[in-house]
Amino acid sequence: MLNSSASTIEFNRAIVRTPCKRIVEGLTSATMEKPDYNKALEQHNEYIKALQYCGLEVIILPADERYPDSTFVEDTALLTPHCAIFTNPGAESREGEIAIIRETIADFYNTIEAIKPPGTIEAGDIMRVGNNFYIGLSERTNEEGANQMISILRHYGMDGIPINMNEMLHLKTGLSYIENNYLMITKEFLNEPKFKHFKQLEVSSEEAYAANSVWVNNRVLVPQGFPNTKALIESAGYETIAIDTSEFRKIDGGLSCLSLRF
Ligand code: CIR
Repeated sequence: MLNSSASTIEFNRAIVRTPCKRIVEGLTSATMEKPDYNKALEQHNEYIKALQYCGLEVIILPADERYPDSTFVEDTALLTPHCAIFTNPGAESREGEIAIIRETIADFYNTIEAIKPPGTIEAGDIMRVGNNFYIGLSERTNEEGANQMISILRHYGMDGIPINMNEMLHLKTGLSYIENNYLMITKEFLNEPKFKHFKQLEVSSEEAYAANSVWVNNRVLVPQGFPNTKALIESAGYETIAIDTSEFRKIDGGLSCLSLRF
């Protein structure tokens, strides 16, 4: 195991939202089989248990049938050690998800900022590395949104770095920072000079979905069914916890999207 003192972040809590029945109508980039609602609930429960096993208090918000994608709470806010920043989702059907998480975040943060139109940003496009936040310019996150985010971060002594991208839904669809300078990385980003200084753990194209893994207090949650990526993470010295996310994957969701960790 790695020495936990080498890590800069430690999470105490996570916010999650129970999937709603309309998860079957969640946005998806491909025509795939629809998620099975009951199976999604079971998988969500396992995810909660894994976060608890990693020492987190998990705040479980109720399902909200108005928003099919509302279980993907990660996209609604960026939670930093200095402030919380509400995003402004680029997907129209997801805009209302900010209002339904506002109070919960206000319970934990006194300092709250927000991205305003015409800026759009979804926090699945934001990867934290200490006080620096890499921001993917995706179909959901525009330059105006990224610039607003960077100004806010700078105001609180942090910084943001924009990253061009074309192939993925969100930046963290194809990248995960798992602390101790380890970056899980997929093909699209291999030649990105801004990532050269990391110890890169290259995730193969066959297992690209598993590039969205989540470091939680020196353990790493990894989607079930990607043995090479799991072994790669373990070779970096981490204990892994495999979680079945098959139903979320059908609507482009991964492990990180399912929680806000802080
Ligand atoms: C969407 O397209 O917005 C959802 N179906 C999936 C969101 C996944 N979120 C994430 O990667 N952070």
